[in-house]
Amino acid sequence: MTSPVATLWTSASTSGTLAHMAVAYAGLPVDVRFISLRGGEHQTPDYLAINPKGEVPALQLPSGGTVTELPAILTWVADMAPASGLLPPAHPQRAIALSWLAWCHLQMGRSFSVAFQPERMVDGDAAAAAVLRAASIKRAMAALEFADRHVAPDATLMGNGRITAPDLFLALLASFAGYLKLDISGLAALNALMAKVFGEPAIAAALAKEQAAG
Ligand SMILES: N[C@@H](CCC(=O)N[C@@H](CS)C(=O)NCC(=O)O)C(=O)O
Repeated sequence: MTSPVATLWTSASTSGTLAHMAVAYAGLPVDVRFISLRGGEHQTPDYLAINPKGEVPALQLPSGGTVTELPAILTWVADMAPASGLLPPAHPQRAIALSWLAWCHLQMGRSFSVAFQPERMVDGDAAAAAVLRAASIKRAMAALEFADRHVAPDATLMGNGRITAPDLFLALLASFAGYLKLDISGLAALNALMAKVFGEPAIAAALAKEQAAG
């Protein structure tokens, strides 16, 4: 690799996968380092010095500083690789693409993440966690149905003939459906978007690396 423009700290098959997909699709020379959440590596002093939030993904810049939060990381990737088309260069298209990124991020935090780990929200109360999990799964499905209705005929959210960062985010959220046992087989437009995103050779290669790492 030519000298890396950043180090991406992530963990295989997590929301960090989205950052990995984006740097791979953009063809950016980023050093991708996997840490184990299960092994508690996100809580070590060394990692907390990089990202005090104790979360992945985190993008450590050689000039100093760390970028966290997926919409910010995706914006950085898009701006570092404008030819990738990951974000439209001009408004209003750019603002609309950013709206989709913000929406996907909100859905991830309030529905998908809660569905995966409801007990964290209710201090381990098993009965409350079961109720919360069921409600979050319903909201996750409603979000995917909403997105399905907004996929353009070219199987992208922006409909500009290019894959953009919101497509990567939505494809990742949709890929969580399997883990949550959601049946999305009837969401044809969403499935077409997933096929388009996951059919990209650079993205398929990044996912294969995640499998090997994880
Ligand atoms: N707000 C963060 C959230 C990322 C996130 O939820 N990361 C999870 C993995 S999917 C994490 O690092 N969790 C740490 C933990 O489980 O303690 C972002 O958008 O990047």
